Amino acid sequence: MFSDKKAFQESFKKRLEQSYSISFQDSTRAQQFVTLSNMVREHISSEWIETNERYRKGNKQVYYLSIEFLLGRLLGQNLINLGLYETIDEWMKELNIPLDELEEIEPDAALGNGGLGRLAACFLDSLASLNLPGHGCGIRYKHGLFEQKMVDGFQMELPENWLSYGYVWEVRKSDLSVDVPFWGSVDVIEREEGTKFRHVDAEYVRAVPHDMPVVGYGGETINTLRLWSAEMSTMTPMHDVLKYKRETEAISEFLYPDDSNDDGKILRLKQQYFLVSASIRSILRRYLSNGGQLKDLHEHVAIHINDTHPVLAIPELMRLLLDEYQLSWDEAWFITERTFAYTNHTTLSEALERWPIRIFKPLLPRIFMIVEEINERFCKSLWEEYPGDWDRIEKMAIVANGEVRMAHLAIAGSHSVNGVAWLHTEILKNREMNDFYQFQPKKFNNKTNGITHRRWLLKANPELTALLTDTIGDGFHKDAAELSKLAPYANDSAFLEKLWDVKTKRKEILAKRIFDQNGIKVDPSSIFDVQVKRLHAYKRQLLNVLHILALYNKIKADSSYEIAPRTFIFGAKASPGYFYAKRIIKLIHSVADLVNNDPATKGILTVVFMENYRVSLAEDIIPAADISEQISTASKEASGTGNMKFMMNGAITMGTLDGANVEILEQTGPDNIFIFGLKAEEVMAYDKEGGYRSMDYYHHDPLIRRTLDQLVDGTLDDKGLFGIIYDSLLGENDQYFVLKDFESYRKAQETAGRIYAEDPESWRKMMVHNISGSGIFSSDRTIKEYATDIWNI
Ligand code: GPW
Repeated sequence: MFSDKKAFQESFKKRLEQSYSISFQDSTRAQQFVTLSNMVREHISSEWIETNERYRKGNKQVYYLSIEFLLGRLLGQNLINLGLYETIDEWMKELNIPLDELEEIEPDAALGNGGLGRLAACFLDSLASLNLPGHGCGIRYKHGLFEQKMVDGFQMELPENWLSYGYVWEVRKSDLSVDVPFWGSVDVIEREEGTKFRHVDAEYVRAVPHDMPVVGYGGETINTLRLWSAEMSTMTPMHDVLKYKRETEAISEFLYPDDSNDDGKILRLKQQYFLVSASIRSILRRYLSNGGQLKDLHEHVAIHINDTHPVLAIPELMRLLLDEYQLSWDEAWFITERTFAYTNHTTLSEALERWPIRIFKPLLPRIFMIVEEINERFCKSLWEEYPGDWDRIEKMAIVANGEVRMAHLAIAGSHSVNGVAWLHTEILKNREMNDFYQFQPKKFNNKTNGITHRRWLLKANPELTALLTDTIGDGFHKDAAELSKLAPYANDSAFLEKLWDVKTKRKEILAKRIFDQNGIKVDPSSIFDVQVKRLHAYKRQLLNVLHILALYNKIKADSSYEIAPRTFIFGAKASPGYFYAKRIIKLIHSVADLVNNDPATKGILTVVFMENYRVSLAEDIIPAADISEQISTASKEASGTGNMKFMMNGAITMGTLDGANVEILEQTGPDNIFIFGLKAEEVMAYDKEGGYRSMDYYHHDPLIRRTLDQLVDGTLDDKGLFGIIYDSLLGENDQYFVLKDFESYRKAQETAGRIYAEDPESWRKMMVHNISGSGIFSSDRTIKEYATDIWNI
């Protein structure tokens, strides 16, 4: 049907009319979207079956367990991966239906907060595109990440509702449901063969799988993302049915909106166990029904845990092997440790999960017993290595001080522990997890993050893709490493001209969207300086906004101060309970009001905050950026992945030597990036030994002083809204070194502005070197490394 235009168009019209009992002429864009998407889903069904048949024949399967998958929209991406986008675009046009308008109808699947969830989505795309047998396991949250609505510069959160019109990409599989036990107690039964454990009086929650196809590039492989939804089970006798229904369904009701923050709520622990219990049992069921033997599970199945959120998969597999399949502890542990691998995504202590025993034990009594046993045996092996070294053993224990330390459990139960960028892994090995590294150095390895170039270049930026294809051929569509072929074109002035035209075109598109959404006219010839990511103190949106305020002050003080016109673009959601982050958002708006409306800076400085930042908005913002703000306090950002998306789209990084910025610098060379600020070593030395006094910078730098004073002197508001920010910088000694890095940042920004305005040729060359050096940051490269080094597939 997708090979014959007439047949396709006829079938499209007929299906539309039959599903909605409406004439084709009267159908809405939403109805057209659903009809086309259903046709695409049916089109891939035979390949999906095919893929599963192929996998049944015994090759090793990988399961990627993640509490978040930030997928975004799928119609356009699926068409691209099937090689059908241009064809369908044309055929729909003949029916007077613009494909891009249909794409706009699709809600983002926002089952994730930020980098961690988006990484999982990029990995799924790469696994399928490399024809690797890798599947996602996650939760089908009824409401994904909240919608952000700005009211007078304050963030309001509205519930998100991606399922409200029915979701076209999922297939519900009720017959594959699994019942997950909570609460109750453990019966210990002494038998001749040994002690048996039985979880009794449990309350069950039914996990119902919803499968989504993951379409690989080229269309040969369709992998599966299995999302579990929580429903009432028929195994629980109903006393108070309404209460039971409410508590059960709550498990998959909401995605927790905290990013890089450990929120120890009992519902969150329920979500975690719900995900892993359902996933592990469905993995085992499939393995055994294909004739697999438990004793060599680890040779046929690899299970990856995305941060510690799914770490209970480790005791859950132990429980199944021990209690349901009667393996001995040693046999079970041998298999488990070889099956699991763990990725760490942060060293921030506030993000390291720890569960109080008082919560953990009653909710998951049998799992807790197993965790205690793992802990005892782990501590014993430490004792053998470090006899008498109680301090060390206490520090490394899995259960201690009334808490379960999830990262320690993950390390003990996995054969591989990896960080997400070179610098991050070094910090793990040499500092945060040094004890574990000394004990088991071979477990530790680095896997620098990546992004799928199919979404972040081919899909998001068709204009650049077309130019690159004309210039270096289409090899990079499949193999992003071929982007390096672009390097020689840095000296081709005709190419530089065309590259500039593409960037300008994308800036015009974004300018229109900004006008439509914010009512602000921005000049596409100004520098588009962009910071889009979750709002967090360590990411230092504050440094950016203080710099804008300082520029404003400079211009006000000296009307002859020359500066290239700039448009500062922000997008960021703050966790609803993160008061400080929300206040920074308000500050950005207040500075925008001041700067955008003062005749002295009008047309020179423009500040835009784009509401409700999400994957589909990123696809419009990133291709339009000139400067990519990656300005976290060095050592705090594990990797960053936005940095890679901007680079691939020809933006120049303004960044600290943090996370993957270090490796971006390696690719571009020092002349094609703006690096500033403290190094990770320096920050860590201050963190440990002290010696930084933010007040000194306030006293000795008049620009800083003037700018900080404006936070509290009524320039920006008369209600004292920003006192909390002023205090964080001066009263609390500026934990994130904003003032320390300020002058260095200001200078780097000045250099960037000067090159852009005075030496456009150099700027364009820098763009080329960024694009041509970005191939290594395709998640295809990352996934190949996981496949060879960790999963052994
Ligand atoms: F705290 N990351 C994230 F490590 O987006 F769990 N959410 C999170 O909850 C955590 C990490 C966690 C991010 C990192 O901050 C970012 O640096 C990294 O690029 C990304 O995960 C993917 O590895």
